[in-house]
Amino acid sequence: MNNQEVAQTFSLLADMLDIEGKENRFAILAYRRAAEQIANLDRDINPIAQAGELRSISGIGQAIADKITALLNTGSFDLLDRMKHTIPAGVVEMLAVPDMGPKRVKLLWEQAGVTTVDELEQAAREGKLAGLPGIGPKLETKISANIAVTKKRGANDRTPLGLAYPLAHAMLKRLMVVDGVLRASVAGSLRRMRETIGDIDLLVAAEEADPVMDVFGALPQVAEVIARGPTKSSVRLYTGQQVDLRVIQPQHWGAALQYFTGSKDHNVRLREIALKKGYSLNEYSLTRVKDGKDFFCHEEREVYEKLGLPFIPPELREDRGEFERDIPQLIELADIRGDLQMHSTWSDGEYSIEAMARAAKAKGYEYILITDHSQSLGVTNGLTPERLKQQRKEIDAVNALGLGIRVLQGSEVEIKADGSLDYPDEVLASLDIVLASLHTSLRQEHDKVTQRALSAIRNPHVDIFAHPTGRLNFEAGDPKKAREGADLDMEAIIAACKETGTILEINASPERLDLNDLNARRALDVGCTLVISTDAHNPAMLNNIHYGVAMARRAWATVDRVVNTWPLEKLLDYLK
Ligand code: DGT
Ligand code: CA
Ligand code: CA
Ligand code: ZN
Repeated sequence: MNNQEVAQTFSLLADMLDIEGKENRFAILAYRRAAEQIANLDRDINPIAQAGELRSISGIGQAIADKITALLNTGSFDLLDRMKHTIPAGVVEMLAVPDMGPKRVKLLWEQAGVTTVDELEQAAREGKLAGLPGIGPKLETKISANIAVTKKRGANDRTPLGLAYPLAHAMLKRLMVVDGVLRASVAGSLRRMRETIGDIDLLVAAEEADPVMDVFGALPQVAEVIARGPTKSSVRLYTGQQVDLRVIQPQHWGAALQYFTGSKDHNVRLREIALKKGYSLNEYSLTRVKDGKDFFCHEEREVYEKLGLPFIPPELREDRGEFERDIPQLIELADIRGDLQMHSTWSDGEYSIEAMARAAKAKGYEYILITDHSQSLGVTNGLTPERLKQQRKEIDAVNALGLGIRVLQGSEVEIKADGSLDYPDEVLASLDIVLASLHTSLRQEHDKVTQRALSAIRNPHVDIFAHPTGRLNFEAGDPKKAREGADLDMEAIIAACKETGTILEINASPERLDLNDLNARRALDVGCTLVISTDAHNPAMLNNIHYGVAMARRAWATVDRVVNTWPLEKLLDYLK
């Protein structure tokens, strides 16, 4: 069994237990965490199990380690067998349809005898669902539509950036230290930091390709070598992705990195420009057409220089105006001064406020905003107004420690289904900065969910509209599971943010990347301000900030428009 199969087994187990509804939710969460760890593991789990070292994987305790061992040795374990006998496979597959949570799936199975997605589709079409507890004709119609969307999504096998990025960089690190390797970089859509990645492209400069190809094919992440040639090899990883490696001669580096970074559309335009200037451009060099003289580019920027162009950062290479417009000084990681969304143990975060503050200080930040969830989000242990007051005391105490970082009190306030906020105005007024966001009833119809968001944006206490669409690119525990965002009228949202001065968040959590690059660019074009926040639930997650900076760069963002690049005083002034 490979890693993906083991991960999927534990994800399936958690789903089955959820539907059964008897197991305690922390136990189920533990199975999901284990699935997530295994799915993202960059080594084969089999030798780890054989060496008896499963518990070295974070999130895997003795009980789960025993189950994994049994699974690898015998293909199953007791609890899994029991659950498979209890719940038909098709019932579990219904969970992938939006609006079908474990309780509803159980109800449809037990009370309407629906055991597969196809049967669900048929029952919805024939009007057999409406009338069951909690299901009306509207929901029935929506379920039909959801099934169509789910089926379409199955055909899309691009990998979210947040899953591909760490894999690519881990592999690159190993290739960089191979004898004879002079340069190494990611290329393709990953270097451009697109939100999804078709395949991972790596580029290495070395006089001799063979030793590099040997190491590449034997990397621990590699499940299978698909093709091996003198300059290009392709492999498939345990995590499912294809990786292409090109090994090129050192003198070709600049031209090759430019070529293999793409995008294709950008390169087509660049070659046209080259031809007009009397050069042909390929992955080796620029060649002067009139006399065939080759110009090798040691650095990538020389390709652009030679053609009389400014350097175009990889994030902008999509033929979306980079040849027509001036290239601005894009925001950089080093410009970030603070993080304005994170959670602590007061709600669903894993670390104390002090621990988060120390971690942020270690990153060189000047300020952070603690944004624990509001009261109605019960599953996250959201704060009542009373607990908010107690939390303020703790924040004051942390500030009194003199850590050299200012801790502000905020909240990620739930926008309830009717558009009202989860705290009364006087509670909102007591907070330093207020985030509003959608987590529940995301499947409301277009007008309703848009109005709901607009009423929050128009509340004068709301400073930031956080992870606006609420989409999930993948889910903890199951990289294949995603959730579409709310059906918002983004143009209306952006216009209202501009009008009210509400800041739009680029949520840097790789599960979200929300706003994405296109929406963020639209917001900037209209004149909105942005914030880039990690939504960290532990200190390590603060490091996700670079994904948000990448989205902002792809949106052509400059520091004057991103509030958490500003000194705190300027930020607080702006919010007044
Ligand atoms: P992806 O993998 O679908 O996320 O997108 P890319 O951009 O990584 O595309 P990929 O992997 O097919 O190729 C990597 C880069 O190599 C691409 O961005 C530009 C360059 N490239 C590859 N094949 C061609 C080609 O046939 N024509 C041109 N102009 N460039 C190519
Ligand atoms: Ca690619
Ligand atoms: Ca490729
Ligand atoms: Zn959130």
